Amino acid sequence: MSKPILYSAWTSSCSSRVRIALALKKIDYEYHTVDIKTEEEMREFAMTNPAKKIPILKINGLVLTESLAIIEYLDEVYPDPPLLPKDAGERAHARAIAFHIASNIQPLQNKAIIHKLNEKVPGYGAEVMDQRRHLPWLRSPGRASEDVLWEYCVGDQITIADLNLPSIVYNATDKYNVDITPYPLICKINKTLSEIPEFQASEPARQPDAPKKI
Ligand SMILES: N[C@@H](CCC(=O)N[C@@H](CS)C(=O)NCC(=O)O)C(=O)O
Repeated sequence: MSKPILYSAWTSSCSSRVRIALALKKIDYEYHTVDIKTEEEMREFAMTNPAKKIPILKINGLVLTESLAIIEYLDEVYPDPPLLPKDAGERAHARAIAFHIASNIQPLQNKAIIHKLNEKVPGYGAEVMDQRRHLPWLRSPGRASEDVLWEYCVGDQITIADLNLPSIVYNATDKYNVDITPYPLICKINKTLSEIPEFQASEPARQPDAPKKI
């Protein structure tokens, strides 16, 4: 069976979730940078994923899309280490944090969407990027994320929830200049994760397509 191929980009938060899962599960893969410059490349890319989004993982003869679906596939086929808690309640909780970040926070930080909305409603993009509007997105609807995160996001085991946290903190702080100090628990867990080699290897600056430091 050929090596899995991950279609990724160094800045892509959705791809970084999958990079962490592959690293934790010690799956060797080829990194394929998606850099659409020509019509032909765009057509080829659209054939691989009609949604024209990354990540895409080619593995075991399959073409997988949607970061959380990819992570769950990897967890089923390569169960060690598990990324979902054994307890059904904790499992629902880990998924809730992951879904919240992937469905409610990341889409609103997606530059392509911001630019599109900006074309229709002038000034919308700037308004969305305003940090006052980003801060509530670091919280869960109804319940503050701060209340529900423990040692890791859920209990004392790395779960699918943790795979989603670093990139959203990176987006908030590095891309949108959000001050996250009012969220000490998120800061603490993010620091814990940043010291784990598999999380470090998946950081944007360490990807092969990241700009080289001079
Ligand atoms: N829900 C999808 C979102 C994928 C997504 O938005 N990917 C971004 C990069 S993080 C992308 O491909 N953006 C290009 C675009 O929107 O044109 C997932 O979790 O995989």
